[in-house]
Amino acid sequence: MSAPSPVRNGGQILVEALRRNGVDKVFCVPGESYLPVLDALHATPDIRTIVTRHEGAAANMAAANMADAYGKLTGRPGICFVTRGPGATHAANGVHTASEDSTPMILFIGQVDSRFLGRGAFQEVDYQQMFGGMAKWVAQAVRLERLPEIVARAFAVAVAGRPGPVVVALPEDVLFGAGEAVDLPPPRPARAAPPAAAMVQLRTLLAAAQRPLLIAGGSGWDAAAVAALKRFVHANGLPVAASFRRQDLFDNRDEHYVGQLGLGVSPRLAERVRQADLLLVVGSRLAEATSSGYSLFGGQPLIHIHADPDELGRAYPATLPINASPACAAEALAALPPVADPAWRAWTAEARTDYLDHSTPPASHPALSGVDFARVMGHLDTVLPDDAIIANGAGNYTVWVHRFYRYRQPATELAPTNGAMGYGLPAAICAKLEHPERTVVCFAGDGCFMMYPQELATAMQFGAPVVVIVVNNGMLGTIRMHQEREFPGRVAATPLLNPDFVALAQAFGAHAERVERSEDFPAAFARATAAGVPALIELRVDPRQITPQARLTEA
Ligand SMILES: Cc1ncc(C[n+]2csc(CCOP(=O)(O)OP(=O)(O)O)c2C)c(N)n1
Ligand SMILES: [Mg+2]
Repeated sequence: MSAPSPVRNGGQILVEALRRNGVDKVFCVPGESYLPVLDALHATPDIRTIVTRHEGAAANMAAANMADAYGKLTGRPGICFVTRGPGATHAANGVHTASEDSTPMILFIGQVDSRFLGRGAFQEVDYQQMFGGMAKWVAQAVRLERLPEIVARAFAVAVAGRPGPVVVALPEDVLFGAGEAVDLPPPRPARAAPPAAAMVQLRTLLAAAQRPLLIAGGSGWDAAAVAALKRFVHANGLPVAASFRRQDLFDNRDEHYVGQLGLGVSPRLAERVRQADLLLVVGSRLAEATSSGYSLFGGQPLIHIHADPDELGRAYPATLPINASPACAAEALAALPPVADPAWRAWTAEARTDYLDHSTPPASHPALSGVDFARVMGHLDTVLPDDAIIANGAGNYTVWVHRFYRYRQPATELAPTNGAMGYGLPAAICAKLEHPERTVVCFAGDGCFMMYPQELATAMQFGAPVVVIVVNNGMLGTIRMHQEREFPGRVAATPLLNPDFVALAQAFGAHAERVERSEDFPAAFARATAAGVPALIELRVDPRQITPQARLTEA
């Protein structure tokens, strides 16, 4: 018999459940719908409550994005609390990011009193309907004594198979109500291991290949899995590509790394994927961005290893589908006897040379005016420590980041695979809170930054001295690029009249500088990292330089 449970309110039961699941931070925008949770957090110093800004529009998205980045950095679900209705609708952005990124997160939403459900109560939303297509599970905790069980299941579902977001609605009367509930231990995640027979087949297919290519991607990797993958790759001399925005899964300086498949893929790497006679995909989903719009795969024999059996065969039928978590798969791969004298040594070396060519900033292509962003990236690639964390959102500026920065360690790339503008700053703040000793750099376009600029206040308030690099081309460059292709010369809704970014950042108390010439960047960056407070560097770039290699004829 366990000891009788004390009488507690719903908020206390819930926060104790979070504590028992190892939660040390929650990200929130408060609402009166979940006051007992805020009060229980007040009494729980083990959990840090990070309050973000702008409840009306972006801050709840930011809170969810932060929780999402947290999940990416630690492999544990990020926890986000928002209020009902307007709070929940704003948080949907982060749920979507976590869904496409396969990142574990739990969004808790204060819900109307359960006795009012269905009556069109103030800020009432049916979260099952709203999040049903995005979240792995949507629950409504209508009984106080079931809170520990629902929280345990939320943690289990968020990390199971293909990780992702879970949404839990918390009716106000359940949080305010008092009663007994039995606390539960944290659930133990189960990991699918590859069948031994499948690994034998994999080894046979590999030994027969002439031009194999390994593609690493997806979530659920830990440092041990990344290390095991590296052993396998080294033992067999395989070329390794990363799927879209998973470049940190394999040290980009390693002789076996050959580049990323995603937006801005190198044409030579894309061609190599088509020429490969065996694709070994580990952990990745082969979604639209990684497959260049479902054009890269299909003809080649495919070994597809994924933690979720539903992902196997979803986009492409696999020659050999294997249901296994990245951790178990990498271990099993590392344990295989290496292929002796593989036929693909030259193929790997050529792919590596292609990658080095593509990722080295061109010397003979100076900026038309303003800062040469390629040179800036080249500098950062040289000076940033191996464990620096790079965050970004969406926009053409990310093509330079992903192309010219060589990621070296797992969990150093925070980049939304759903292309969510604005993700970079919240993700960077989250990273800095998690790793205060590490350098955290956020890249944002002028459009992207303006999604959540108010989060500089969060960075100030909670002591997160990130460096934000705003790449200012005065427009929504990505959309302009597509306009020039589809409707040439008809510039619609893409020019931006921007604020003074330096003055804006200074108003928050941040260190801020504007850089207009490439040669001024190194000193400005050194000052920004030494500032001890959040810092912003605005780069003035030529709007005609729409990608690293393409130029518009007029701005
Ligand atoms: C939240 C959100 N809204 C809109 C879009 C569509 N979109 C993708 S990139 C982009 C422009 C980004 O502009 P900017 O940040 O200035 O970067 P640039 O392309 O100019 O380098 C837009 C509007 C998006 N991906 N996400
Ligand atoms: Mg722009």
